[in-house]
Amino acid sequence: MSITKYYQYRGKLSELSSRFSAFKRLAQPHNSTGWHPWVDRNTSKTTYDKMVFFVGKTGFGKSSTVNAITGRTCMKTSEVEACTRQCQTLEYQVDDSHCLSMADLPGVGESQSRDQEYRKMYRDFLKKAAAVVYLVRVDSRDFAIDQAVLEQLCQEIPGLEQRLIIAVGQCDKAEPISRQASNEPTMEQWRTIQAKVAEVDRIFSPYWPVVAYSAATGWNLEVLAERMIDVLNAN
Ligand SMILES: Nc1nc2c(ncn2[C@@H]2O[C@H](COP(=O)(O)OP(=O)(O)OP(=O)(O)O)[C@@H](O)[C@H]2O)c(=O)[nH]1
Ligand SMILES: [Mg+2]
Repeated sequence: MSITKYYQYRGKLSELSSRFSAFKRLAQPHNSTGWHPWVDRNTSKTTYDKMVFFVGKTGFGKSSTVNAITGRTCMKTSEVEACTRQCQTLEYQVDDSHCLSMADLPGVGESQSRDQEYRKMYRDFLKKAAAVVYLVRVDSRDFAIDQAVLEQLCQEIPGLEQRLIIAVGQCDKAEPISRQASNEPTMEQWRTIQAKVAEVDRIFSPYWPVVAYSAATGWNLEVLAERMIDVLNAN
C-alpha cells in the first residue's frame, strides 16, 4: 500500500546538531539499519529515511514539540481545534540519499470516526518508524485512551516497544504553576513532575526511560533529543 507524507521543510542535519548536540551522534547510514525507502512523486528519486514520529492525544503538543526541536514554526499549532490532519514532515539531509525525518501525525481522541481513520494511518506510518515519541501531559490524569492506542499499535507492529519513547510534556504547567520567569521548574513543580513520571512509568512500563520536558520553555528538550538518538541508533 502506498502512503504519502507531506514535507514542510528540507534542510541539513547540521542545523539540528547546532541546536542539540545529540544529533551529532546519529549513526551514519552505512553503520546502521532502519532506513526506509521513499519515492518522491515529483522527481521519482528514492531516498532512505530514519523517521521519528510524534504521536499522542490531540492538543498535547506534538506539533509544538517538533517546532521546538527544529527551531522552525512549520507545524501549525492550535489552542482550540485539532489542527494536524496529515503526516507532515521536516526532513534533514544526512547525505545525498539519506534523511532524518521528524514526522507529525494527527492527534487521537478528537472523535470516534476520526480515531478509526487515524489508527489505520498510525499503523501504516509507524511500521516505518525508527523512533516513536508518544506524548502525554504532565497534567493528564486519565491514560485509558493512551493505553488502548499503544496496546493496539504494539500488537499490530512487531518490535514497536523498542522504538517507543514515552514523553511527559508541558512540564511548565506542573503544579504549583509558577509566575517566575524561569525555564527551569521550581522545586515544588519538580516534585510534581517526578511523581507524574513515576506514575507514567508504572502504567506504561516502557522499554526506554520516560522523559519529562517542556516545548514552551525548552526545558529538558536536550534530554528528549538524546533519547531520540539513542533509539534511532539502536534500531
Ligand atoms: N504551556 C505550554 N503549552 C504548550 C506546550 N506545548 C504545546 N502547548 C500548547 O498546547 C496547544 C496545542 O499544541 P499543539 O502543538 O497544536 O498540539 P498537537 O498535539 O499538535 O495537536 P493536534 O495537531 O490537534 O493533534 C497549543 O496552544 C500550544 O501552544 C508546552 O510545553 N507548554
Ligand atoms: Mg498538531
